[in-house]
Amino acid sequence: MNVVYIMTDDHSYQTISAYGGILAKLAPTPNLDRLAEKGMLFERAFVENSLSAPSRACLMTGLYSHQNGQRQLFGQIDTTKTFFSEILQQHGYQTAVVGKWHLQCEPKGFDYYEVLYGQGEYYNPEFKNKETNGKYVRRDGYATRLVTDYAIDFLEHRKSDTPFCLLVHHKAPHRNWMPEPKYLDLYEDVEFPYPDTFDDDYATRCRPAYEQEMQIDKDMTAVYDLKLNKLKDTAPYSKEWNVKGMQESIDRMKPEERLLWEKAYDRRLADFKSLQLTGNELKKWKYQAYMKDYLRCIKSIDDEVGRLVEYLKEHNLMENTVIVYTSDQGFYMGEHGWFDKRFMYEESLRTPLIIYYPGMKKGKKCSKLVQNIDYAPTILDIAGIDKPDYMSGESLIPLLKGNTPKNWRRDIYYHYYDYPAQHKVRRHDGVRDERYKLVHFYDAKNKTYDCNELYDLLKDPRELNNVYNESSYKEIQKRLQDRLDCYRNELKVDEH
Ligand code: SGN
Ligand code: CA
Repeated sequence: MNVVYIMTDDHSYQTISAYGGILAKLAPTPNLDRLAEKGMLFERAFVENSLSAPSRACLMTGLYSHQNGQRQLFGQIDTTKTFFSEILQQHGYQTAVVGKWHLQCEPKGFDYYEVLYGQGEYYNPEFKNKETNGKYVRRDGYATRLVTDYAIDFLEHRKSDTPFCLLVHHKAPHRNWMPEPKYLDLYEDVEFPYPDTFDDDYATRCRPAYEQEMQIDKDMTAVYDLKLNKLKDTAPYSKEWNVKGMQESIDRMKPEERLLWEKAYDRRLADFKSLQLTGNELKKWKYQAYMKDYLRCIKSIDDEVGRLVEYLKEHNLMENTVIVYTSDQGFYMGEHGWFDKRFMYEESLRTPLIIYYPGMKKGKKCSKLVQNIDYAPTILDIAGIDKPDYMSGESLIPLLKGNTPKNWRRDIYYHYYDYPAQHKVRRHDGVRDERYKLVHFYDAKNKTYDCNELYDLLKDPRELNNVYNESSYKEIQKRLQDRLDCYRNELKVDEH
């Protein structure tokens, strides 16, 4: 059995039409939906630490962040840990990774790689491979297409007598959401609906929800995020923190790409200038601009997933290839007034997960609790390899085959460490079961931030009503606190 594991960067389940929701009809994803029709759609797939490098470290090792060393965006994965790719190689698999790698080590356990520099660029990005001697080389094209090209290139040149595992890690739709030239006008006349919690006032919440810096109205920048590039020399916009970054992204475009880009965003600039909006109307305008660019990036992702699956079909690989589609974490599409991720609230804790397994019953949905530490054991299981004892995750194969093990986990553990850092989301850990969620915000150095939140997701799926210390939840709170303490003890968590 082969594996094609596709992972995008920051793709929210809210923007995959197979998951339904308020955007499904306006911005459909037909190729991802077709994959879900053939396979299994996981409705409760979570990450352990909602950030790129930590999530990738969970994938490679099957371990929680404090076990694999990659707790924050920067910092170093513990390279003495075995990557599942190394185990596959030892068992005769051909292994490959293309696209965003984002770990501070060489891709370990791969026969072939073609990886982006850092977070990667959307236009004409730099990649390195085994032949470039550690140097990154600029390539012509748009990231989402190039990553798919390299995936297909690996498939074309692989040995046909041994199985393969191919990781396809897209850069899109990561900030700052730069669409492909052909989609710069897509959705131009659509007004996207607003999520119910768009104007959340964070009442009942601990301080971190008030103090983050990921608000569409306050933290989205005009030049870098909204692409009103021609404001870059005008006060107050010239003081925005990433004016230079945007200019560099534009400077790397080819003349014809730049022309199309400027045409599209000149139109947006004219609109912005003529409307002179303020307050809530301006916040809504920013949301529309954000959604258009993000969903344009998704359109390219959907096309390119379609192209890769088509290749597998044409080459008779659908009978012996498992296809996974997921993201490194979820993302806020205006819920709570936010973009970005990091918090343990649903939109960033949850990640899309679709798995096609040859011969399985079509179009099934799974509501069991699964987590990104499960991918390494799952892929090893597909290859017929037993899970090594040290791995914390569990294989999802029994769920795919419709036989849920009796002792399947009833809750998951989450831990976010990246503070102080961009977006100012405080450190927190917590536990979530099928109905309730307990979150504990803390300060690693002093105790000024100790604060808890408890949500009843059945009664309050949007997490607006923190019921921590409410008398009617006393028993539940105790049960969740016990579970959280149990995770911390068993997993030897060293800060919380
Ligand atoms: C960049 C982004 C942030 C984002 C982090 C982490 N800023 O620093 O908005 O939260 O990546 O994202 S940017 O101006 O450089 O775009 S992650 O997906 O890699 O974890
Ligand atoms: Ca990410």
